[in-house]
Amino acid sequence: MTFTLFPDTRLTLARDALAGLSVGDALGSQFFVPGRHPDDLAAGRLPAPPWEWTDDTEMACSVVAELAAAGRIDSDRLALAFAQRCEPYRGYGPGAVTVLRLIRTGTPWPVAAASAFDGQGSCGNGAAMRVAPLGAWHADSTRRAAEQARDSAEVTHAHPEGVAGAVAVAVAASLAARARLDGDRPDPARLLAAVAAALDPAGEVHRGVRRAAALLGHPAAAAADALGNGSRVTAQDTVPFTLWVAATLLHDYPAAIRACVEAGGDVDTTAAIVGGIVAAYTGVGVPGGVPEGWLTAREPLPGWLTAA
Ligand code: F2R
Ligand code: MG
Repeated sequence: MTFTLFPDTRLTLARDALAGLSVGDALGSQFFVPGRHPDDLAAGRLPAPPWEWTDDTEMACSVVAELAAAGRIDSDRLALAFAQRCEPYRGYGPGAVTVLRLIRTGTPWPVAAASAFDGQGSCGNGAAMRVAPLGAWHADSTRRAAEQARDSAEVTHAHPEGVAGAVAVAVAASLAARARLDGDRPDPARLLAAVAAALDPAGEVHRGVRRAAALLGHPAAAAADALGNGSRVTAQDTVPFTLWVAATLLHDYPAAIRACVEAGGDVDTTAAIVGGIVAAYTGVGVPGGVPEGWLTAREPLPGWLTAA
């Protein structure tokens, strides 16, 4: 069934996904601080604010700014926005730092992205970590979410697995936002099957999503052991587990973020991906949604985004 999605609704969905992404990123990154333990979160002992966000949020803000300004992703504009706004101390991956420096100094993005990792292109999880708000914006079309996710990914990630990670997350966020509009929570297996259907069946991310579906109902620790927790910082090692968490805990933002923290690995990024998808469904400041207190503890989003 097709329906009209008004620009204000798209923006609300994308902003809620960004709130969930940025809080997940900022809270997740607190668990790299020595002395911090996941049990603290489970016991309700939160780190002292402010929780500073990282590259995940900085790049996601550029994605949302482009959508708000133009209604779509234009790859040339997005590449320039990523490059110009990059604050390297935010914890960017090494490949991303190099690609963005090349773009900033005049190399066309297709050349810069293709040069990463000895010409293989990056399969890092960076294209997936920033894309959930784009998926939420396209709550009316998983096909459009997948197309635009590809456009947003390719400017930095030329490797097919890096792009597939972004497509998978965007399709999941699109389905989550659609489910919110419909008031009908999707069955976890159906959600993962729909994501897998959007991916190249020969790819590793596709294989991981199918394995995630087979692990539904198992403990989170077993899912992380089998699927990876992002410790390799690649899309293949990150996206399948995040989709397992999002599908399993789509109704409960705090529990979904706790599952990422307890799994360890690349926690800021697993929590950013999961937080973006889950908040597209739950919203903010409602039962099961992004807690207001967590949003307040997160460092404010960049001034250039809030001004726009
Ligand atoms: N940099 C990090 N996390 C490490 C530090 C964690 C923590 N703060 C700590 O103190 O311990 N996080 C940020 O990087 C990830 C996003 O990365 P992106 O944008 O994809 O960058 P890059 O460098 O292109 O890829 C990341 C790594 O993936 C591996 N990789 C990529 N392509 C590869 C290829 N073709 N062959 C082999 N390996 C490849 C490399 O290890 C890259 O370094 C997010 O987690 C973000 O938060
Ligand atoms: Mg980060």
